[in-house]
Amino acid sequence: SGKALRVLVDMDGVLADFEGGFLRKYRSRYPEEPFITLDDRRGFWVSTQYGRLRSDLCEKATSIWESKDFFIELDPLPGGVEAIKEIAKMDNTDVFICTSPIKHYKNCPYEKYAWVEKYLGHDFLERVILTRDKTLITGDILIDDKPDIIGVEPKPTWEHILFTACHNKHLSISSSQRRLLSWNDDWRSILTSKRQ
Ligand code: BVP
Repeated sequence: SGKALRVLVDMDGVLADFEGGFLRKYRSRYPEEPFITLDDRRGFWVSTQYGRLRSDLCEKATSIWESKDFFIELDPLPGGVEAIKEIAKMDNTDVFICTSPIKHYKNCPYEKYAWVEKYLGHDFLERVILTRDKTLITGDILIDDKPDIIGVEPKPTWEHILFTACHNKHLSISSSQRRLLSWNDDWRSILTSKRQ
């Protein structure tokens, strides 16, 4: 009962395997260069950690996700497509994919729409929000693997649910923040807890 629950779901690292896709293509393109295993990933920005490994590796890393077909060829993360389809079918619930495109815009925005159409269907394109500032988007929850989601709005309407990823799994969470460990975790209870 009451107003529909509005659920915002991030794409990279939540629905699509950005980290796995990056590492596979980086190793294939730069087989002689050092790399960071997913187990050793720390910090949201892949480019920053590669730049610390060796300064020229920052731009080599960046070249991977700026390449054509990087975003469309990302594999779905386990259970994500099934879960968001189920959320979309729930009564009194509105779900949106809320994702930040890279500023190298030649391929990324197109391929994000193409990925959604491929895995979720044409009608789901209605549910895509591309924004570089998620604090402007109103919702009840935002499921996102980025630990710090900031923008011009100091008091976003949503509760950020931190989706566990290789780069954030070691972070300690403030007592008020909640995690979703994976799509096998109890996302239904999180939704239920936000309903009036
Ligand atoms: O489009 C994605 C990948 C890109 O930033 C966007 C994050 O979007 P959200 O998951 O927050 O919606 N991206 C870019 C870099 C470096 C750029 Br230089 C990076 O290291 N990691 C990353 O995800």
